[in-house]
Amino acid sequence: MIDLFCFVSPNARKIHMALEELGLPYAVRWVDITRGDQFAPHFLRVNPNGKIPAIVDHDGPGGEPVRLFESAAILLYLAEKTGALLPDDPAARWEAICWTVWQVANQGPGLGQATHFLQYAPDGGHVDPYAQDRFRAEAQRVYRVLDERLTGRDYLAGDAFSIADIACFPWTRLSRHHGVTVTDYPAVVAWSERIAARPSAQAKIDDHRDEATRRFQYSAEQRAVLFPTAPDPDR
Ligand SMILES: N[C@@H](CCC(=O)N[C@@H](CS)C(=O)NCC(=O)O)C(=O)O
Repeated sequence: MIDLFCFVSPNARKIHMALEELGLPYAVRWVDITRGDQFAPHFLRVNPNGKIPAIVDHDGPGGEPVRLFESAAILLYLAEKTGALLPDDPAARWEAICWTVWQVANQGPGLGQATHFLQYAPDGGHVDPYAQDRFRAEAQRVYRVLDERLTGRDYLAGDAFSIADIACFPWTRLSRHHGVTVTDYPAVVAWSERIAARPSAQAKIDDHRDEATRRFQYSAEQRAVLFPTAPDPDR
């Protein structure tokens, strides 16, 4: 049995999709990141970085429990555990690993910051336009890189669906928050629709968010948890 520590988020969706694809038994452990559950001592023992997703596999290496955090590490672990979702051919396998790492090093942070500065700007948008322009440009760059890779191919690596596709897919379903016109990236749209049709992408986890949180309308308390700020030491 695998415990999946998650909230509704593109990073958690990757692991949920992989578990569904692989048919591994799992239990959802809800971590409300808008209320600070990610900082609870019992969760920090699973992920010292205080972010979801994370897992505990009670049947880890040698039959012992193992905890894992960082979505790319978890995807690689699940692929290795099952011998699935990574190509057998070494060149294609490393291509899949490159795109999985690209996702956590480029697409995730870039689109996360674009969402932050374009969508969650405090007080209805009083945020430095430089930051907004900077991350809109970065969002457009990562969509372009993905589009160029997917032009003329069905999947990111080799000729089959892999953890690279799982890693990159969920963020492309949130393009309305990224300051991009997604139709400018037709190969991304076609690929994203193809993956969205898979049962693993349609599987739902119980959503415990209240209505306002679902609409990203966070209270002052939720914003303080999610978007902490530090005073400038030079001021
Ligand atoms: N690089 C991490 C990113 C994880 C991450 O940023 N998770 C967000 C939700 S999508 C989170 O837990 N945020 C809560 C917080 O920052 O306090 C991964 O790929 O797993």
